[in-house]
Amino acid sequence: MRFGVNTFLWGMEFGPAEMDLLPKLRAAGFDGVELPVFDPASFPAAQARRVAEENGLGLTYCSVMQPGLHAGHENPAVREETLSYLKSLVESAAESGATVLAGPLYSPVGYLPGRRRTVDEWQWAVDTYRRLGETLGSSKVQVAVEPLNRFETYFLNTMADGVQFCAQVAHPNVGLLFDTFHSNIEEKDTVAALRHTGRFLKHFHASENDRGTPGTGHVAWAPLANELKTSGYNGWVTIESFGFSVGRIAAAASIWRDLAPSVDEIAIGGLKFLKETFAA
Ligand code: LER
Ligand code: MN
Repeated sequence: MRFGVNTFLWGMEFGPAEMDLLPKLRAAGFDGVELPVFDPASFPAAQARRVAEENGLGLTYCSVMQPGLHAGHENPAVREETLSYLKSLVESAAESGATVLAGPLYSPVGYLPGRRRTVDEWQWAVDTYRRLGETLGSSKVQVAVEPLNRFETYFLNTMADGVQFCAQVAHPNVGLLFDTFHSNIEEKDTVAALRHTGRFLKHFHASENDRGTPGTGHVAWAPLANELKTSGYNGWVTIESFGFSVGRIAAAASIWRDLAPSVDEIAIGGLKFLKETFAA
C-alpha cells in the first residue's frame, strides 16, 4: 500500500509557492502527495513532476467541478464545457505524472437543487464520461469519481450508485474513490460498501469521521484496511483533511473548530496510525 496526503491540509491552492511542501512530506514518510488542481491551464504540472521526481514522490490529483459545470446538465453546451474541463484535467495529470485524477467530478460540491437527480441527468453524465473515455484510451491516468455525502451533493451519495455509474460508462480508466468520511455518513456498512466497489476501486481517501487525525474517531479502520488488503487493492491510501484555521479552505469544507492540535498532526499522526493499521 502506498500512503499519500492531500495538501488541502495546508491551503486551498497549490502552485509554485507551495512546491517546498513536497520534500517536507517525503521527509515525513509519505510515498506521495495529492495536489488540488482547479485551473489546469495555469497549473504548474511540469514543475510538480520535476519536484516530485527529485524527491521520489508519486502524485495524484484531486479536483472539483467549477460552478456552473455539470456532467449531466440538460444544456448540451454546458456538458461540452464540462467535458473540456475534464479533458484538460486529464492532460495536466498526465503531464505531471499523476496516475489518478480524483474527486466529485460530476457536479459542483455544494450544488443541491432541492430534488433527486433525474434519469436524464444520469444518462447525460454517463454519456459525458463515455466521451471522456475516448480521450483516456491511451492515457495512464485513472479517473476516480467520488461519491459525497448528501449535504455536499445530490448526485452520487453511495458506492452502490457509483458502481452503477461506472458499469454504465464501462471504461477501464473510469472508477471510484472511496472516502471514509462520506461513506461513514451514507453507507449502512462501510466495509460491505468497500467490498461492493470491487474492481471499480481506483482511489481511497483516509479521513476520520470528523475530518480529524485518522485513528482518533470511529471510522472502522482495521476492517477497512483488512478489506483493502484482501481485495488486492494496490493503489493509494491518501489522508484527506482541510486546513481548519485557513479561512477559505475551512469554509469550503464547513469546518468551524480545531480538529487536532495542528494540521501537521493530522498528517504525521495519521500516517503513523495508518502504517500500523495496515501492517497489522
Ligand atoms: C469533499 O468533501 C472531498 O471529500 C474531497 O475529496 C473533494 O473535494
Ligand atoms: Mn474525499
